[in-house]
Amino acid sequence: MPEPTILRSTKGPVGTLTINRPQALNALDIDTLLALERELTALEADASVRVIVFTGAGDKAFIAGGDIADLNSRQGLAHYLEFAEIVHRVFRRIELCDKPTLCAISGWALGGGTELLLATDIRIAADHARLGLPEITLGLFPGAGGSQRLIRQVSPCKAKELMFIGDRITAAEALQLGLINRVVEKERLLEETMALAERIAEKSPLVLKLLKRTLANGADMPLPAALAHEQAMIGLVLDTRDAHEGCAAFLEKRQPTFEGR
Ligand code: DAK
Repeated sequence: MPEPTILRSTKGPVGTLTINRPQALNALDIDTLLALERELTALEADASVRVIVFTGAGDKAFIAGGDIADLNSRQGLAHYLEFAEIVHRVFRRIELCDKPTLCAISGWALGGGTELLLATDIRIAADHARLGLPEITLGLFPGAGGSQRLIRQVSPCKAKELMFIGDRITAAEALQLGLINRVVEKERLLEETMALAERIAEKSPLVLKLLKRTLANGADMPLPAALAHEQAMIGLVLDTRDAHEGCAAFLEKRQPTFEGR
């Protein structure tokens, strides 16, 4: 039987999805995107999983982009629209996931690889990682949500430089742009990512879910509406058992145990 293109594993409260097409540097074809969606759904439904990590098999590539051979083999608008619909749906599912998402980036993160990491919450890169949006060199532009996410996440002139020229940048440059959270030694990538994931997993999953929704909804609202939304959401948070547990633990000088209620 062929190896699955997405490997799903769990370690305590951390679920991991590994893109597993090393022969194509983990490039994303339609079947892989659909498998990613299925496995993400499984981790979302698993109440023991509090944080989700995305990574690529091997250390040569996180994801070398959309699968150029798959894209090139397609003909006609209906096929192109199908690809666009699926990749947009899956990346939006990642972006709106109720559980915090982390990305462990080793090696190449090009095109769709950089576009996927833009949809995750926290990104850790190995020091040899290279990011970039080379679509323009193929006569395309980042069309998996990347053009819109990038321009909102870094300064517009830097976003445009990356998209207009298509150069690859180092992990250190990506860090300086604010595209990623931190750079670590290649050998320590998974260890450091897991350590961060575990720290987040200790927090209340319910409060993290409400925080993520507050941030996602608020980002598309004018400030007065976003503040009103936040005000309503903090009301809900204050009414949770986890908020009472967190405050009680502080007063009793002990560590809190958050149950997501
Ligand atoms: N797709 C398919 N196969 C790929 C691939 C890709 N993106 N990247 C690498 N491979 C394959 C290579 O063809 C090669 O296969 P074999 O020849 O061994 O069969 C194998 O992986 C190893 O690659 P290389 O031999 O090239 O390895 P090197 O170390 O020499 O170079 C590299 C590594 C990452 C610099 C190079 O492979 C490279 O430049 N790859 C292409 C990177 C790229 O341009 N990526 C962006 C793709 S465009 C859309 C939405 C989004 C998108 C498209 C449509 N719609 C909404 C419709 C997204 C598009 C993209 O991501």
